[in-house]
Amino acid sequence: MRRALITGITGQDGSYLAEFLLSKGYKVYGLRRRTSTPNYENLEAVKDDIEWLSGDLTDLASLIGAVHLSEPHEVYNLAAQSFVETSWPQPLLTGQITALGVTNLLEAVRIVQPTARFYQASSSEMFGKVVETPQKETTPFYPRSPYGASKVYGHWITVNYRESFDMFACSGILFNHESPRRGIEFVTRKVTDAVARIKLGVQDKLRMGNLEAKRDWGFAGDYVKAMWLMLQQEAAEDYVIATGETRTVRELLQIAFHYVGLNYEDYVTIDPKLFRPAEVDLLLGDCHKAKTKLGWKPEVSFEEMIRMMVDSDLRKVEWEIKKRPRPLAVH
Ligand code: NDP
Ligand code: GDR
Repeated sequence: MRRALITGITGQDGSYLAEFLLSKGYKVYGLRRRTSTPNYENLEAVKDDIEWLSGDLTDLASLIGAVHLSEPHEVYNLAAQSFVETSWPQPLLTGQITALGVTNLLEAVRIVQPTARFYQASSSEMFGKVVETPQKETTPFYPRSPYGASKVYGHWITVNYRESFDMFACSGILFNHESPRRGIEFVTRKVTDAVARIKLGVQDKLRMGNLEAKRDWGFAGDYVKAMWLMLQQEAAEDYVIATGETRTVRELLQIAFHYVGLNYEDYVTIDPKLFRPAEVDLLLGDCHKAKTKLGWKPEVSFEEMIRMMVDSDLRKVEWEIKKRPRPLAVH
């Protein structure tokens, strides 16, 4: 039975990857940091099938322990401080987790289980300021945030361990990917959640930042399959994973509000505080290499994905409204 160790398993991608690997017959080990309240929300369906390990990407001892206990054939490093906006007020923590955390995990693998295949969650945020479009594996990096800079470090240290120690270590340079499990602070989910609340009468306005930023948005369920495919190849290489289409945040608003019969212009206000100190204006990926070498392609369209997210948020908000306690009777 093949064994996989996943960091960041409680997040969006970790949960889809865990389900995918379980469906392929893997024994899945999930590294989870200690929290005061449980956060298995994304893993409700499979949490009892996962072998849980306690650890933190900033704690090398815990990672050595996790690799030792799981003896993995494959290691997927998905853990990160992954919210770009938070990386400005918390640049050091972001660097410790998202940059140096990668070295910690690579070291644990190198020391304990050097034959394990290693996947690093690299990001299109590494491209940052537009140097060329579409962006591909050879496009130079120009990160625009402490998060982007940390991911560039994580990317190159993965390349370095591959070249220095002959480890099977590779990076997927994934463009934005979303789903009903997306964290609520990211723009797609913030919008679909607000659309549901406005439609159901429990919210009346939505404050937004830069509506002209362009992103290449895909579906997370499709993207985790590419991670697995990368580790099944003969040689470790890096791959761009994207849809090859780009949209503005404004188009996202139009599509999501229109789906429930509303016009976004009646509800959206612009809040200058939500603009970033430095913006990534345009992301558009070229995944030709993944298509030809991995046989991978995106399956779910942007419109389908937004509809899926709005439907899911409508169900969640309806449920919240139903279970809201009735106000106490005043005597
Ligand atoms: P999420 O924010 O949903 O999940 C992040 C995960 O990392 C959570 O499980 C979180 O645990 C865990 N984590 C955070 N800090 C630590 C730590 N110090 N030690 C151990 N675990 C930690 O991210 P996504 O699923 O969206 O993304 C997965 C990876 O892919 C991330 O590395 C992200 O940067 C990268 N990426 C994502 C893209 C996207 O569009 N989604 C695109 C390109 C790259 P907890 O639940 O306890 O907070
Ligand atoms: P991003 O995702 O920074 O691309 O990083 P996010 O959804 O946060 O922002 C996308 C774009 O939308 C603009 N925007 C807003 N963003 C948020 N969050 N909230 C708003 O109100 C808002 N208004 C406009 C932003 O300025 C930005 O241009 C995601 C993360 O998953 C990273 O971990 C991952 O590496 C990259 O995608 C690829």
